[in-house]
Amino acid sequence: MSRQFSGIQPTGDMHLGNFVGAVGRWVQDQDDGLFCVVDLHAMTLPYDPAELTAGTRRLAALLLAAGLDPDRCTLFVQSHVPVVTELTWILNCVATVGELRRMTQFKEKGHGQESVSAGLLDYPVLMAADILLYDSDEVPVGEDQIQHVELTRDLATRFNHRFGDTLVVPKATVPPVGARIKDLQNPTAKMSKSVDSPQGTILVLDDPKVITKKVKSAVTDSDTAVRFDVEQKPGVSNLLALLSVATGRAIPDLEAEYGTSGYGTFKAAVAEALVEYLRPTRGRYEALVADPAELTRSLARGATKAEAIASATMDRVRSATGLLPTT
Ligand code: ATP
Ligand code: LTN
Repeated sequence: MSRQFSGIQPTGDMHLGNFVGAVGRWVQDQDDGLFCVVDLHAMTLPYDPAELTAGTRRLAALLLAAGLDPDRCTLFVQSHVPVVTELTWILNCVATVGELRRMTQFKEKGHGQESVSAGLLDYPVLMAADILLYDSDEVPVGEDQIQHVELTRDLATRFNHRFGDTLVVPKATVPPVGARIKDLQNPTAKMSKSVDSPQGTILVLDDPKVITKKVKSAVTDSDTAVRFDVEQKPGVSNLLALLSVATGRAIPDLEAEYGTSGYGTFKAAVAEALVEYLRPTRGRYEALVADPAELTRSLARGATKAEAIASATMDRVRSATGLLPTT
């Protein structure tokens, strides 16, 4: 049985890109998977401590509202299993500074900053430690994270070569449609939590009226055909991908239906489908945040389950790398 592991940062609010590229698929295929709110990753850029605490709880509640079921999978907070930082250190001694500096996300997030934290450079090693600590086979992510999963594979292979077969070499899985949802106002850039584009970003908890307004004002082009062509028609193609995911219908089928309908009719259909797609999550969220004690219990239970897997991996890693046993 193949084990899935994935993570999401408690920075900003969950948007449609996160939902389509990652979280929605986690829910569909959640049995025996591990899903993690990666609070330690959220410390790599300047942040407010109170907001990190509140954001971690909000995101965990939202993941439960989206349909992750603690009886079927393990939902936990990254820092609740602290040995992940020990494995990060050990992997730091396997990774090279050169390969970390080449990571696209490091270059993008560090670009234009006067100084960047060592944590930002080390971000992918912490992510590798997450994945490898839990003997993960598959890592469901959006396209932007493929490079980090490739690095994880390289580190695991290098580790196994140096210290003997110890770590499971994982692979990334990306969705066939929707691996990179674009900003509605800037359809060549990915929809993102850290870019300030409120009109271009649909939040999972946005009110239906707000969703409709954002879709209707999405940037398209001066043509009229509803056709999937990412190069020539990035805005329309993004909306087609969203409609496909929200309705479960194939893109050619949607092109046949909306090809000549005009952008107004097409956008109305996209807005309606997205409202329906997100409605159940929105509905469940309020009840979940209203019961903080239950959320705390769910996360504690998740941490206990995750800890059991982590400690077995760490025993193997410590022994393979020559660390002296404590007993
Ligand atoms: P930031 O833009 O600040 O880096 P983010 O929006 O990418 O944040 P993350 O917590 O880093 O959010 O990502 C959680 C998951 O969502 C990852 O698997 C990532 O690949 C996926 N994801 C993020 N943005 C998109 C997008 N626009 N389209 C598809 N998947 C996405
Ligand atoms: N870097 C990821 C979040 C993340 C992750 C992981 C994803 C941290 N650890 C392990 C998959 C597996 C991102 O989405 N930005």
